[in-house]
Amino acid sequence: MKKNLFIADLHLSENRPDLTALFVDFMQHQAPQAEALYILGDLFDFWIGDDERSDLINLVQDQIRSITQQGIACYFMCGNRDFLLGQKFAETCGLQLLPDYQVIDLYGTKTLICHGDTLCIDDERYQQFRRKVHQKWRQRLFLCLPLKLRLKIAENIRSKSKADKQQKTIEMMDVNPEFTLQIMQKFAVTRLIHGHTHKQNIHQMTPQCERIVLGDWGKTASILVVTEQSIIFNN
Ligand code: OKV
Ligand code: MN
Repeated sequence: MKKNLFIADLHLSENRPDLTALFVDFMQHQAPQAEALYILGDLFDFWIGDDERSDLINLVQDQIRSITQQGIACYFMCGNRDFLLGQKFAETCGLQLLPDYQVIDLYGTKTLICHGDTLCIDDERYQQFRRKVHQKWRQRLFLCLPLKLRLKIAENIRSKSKADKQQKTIEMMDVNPEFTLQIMQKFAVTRLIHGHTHKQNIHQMTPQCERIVLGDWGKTASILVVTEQSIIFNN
């Protein structure tokens, strides 16, 4: 049966070989049975440019290339952490990059997909940070810096952000429900799939509208499987 798979928030890094192992297992044993794989952001825990090389990056590219060469469409949307992942990375492995919001047709149901950070408008400090690091000129400037300096700057930003995060409440870090419904109306969809908050769930927002939230990866993977008949989480 044809399946569409959705994953997000793997937060892969050299520090977490357990997550890499889960990803490799998923790419070798589950992804090959899919029609399409959608990665909705934060595949990597941080990303400072497509010119960075590491064993982890090579491994992830090899895994993605292996499934795209089997004819499986593989889509990637940037998250709040790997927003600098770009066309150069994508080209090496046949990945197709999507914009911040994309409407897809899942067996007749128009479905909006996004990472989810843009829906968390109550976290004003984050939104301010986001606007700043998403400015084209700032990104171009950052990408011109030598890799070593970028690593240093990113490290500084991350340690500052860690301290910052402890002052935020649970509600602030979740999506704003009214705003989320507005976005769904704007894109004329009745279904939304996103990640970012890590709170795996299916919410019936209104009698018509449902919001499906992908979980992050930890002890297990969080995989949403959409077929013509069903929508289920595979953990
Ligand atoms: C990603 C987050 C670190 C949140 C910096 C311009 C600027 C890009 C960047 C640096 C940081 C991504 C690229 C990272 C996300 C953090 C800390 C908090 C909440 C610039 C363009 F401004 F310096 F010029 N960055 N990195 N955070 O380490 O991957 O999402 S990162
Ligand atoms: Mn995120």
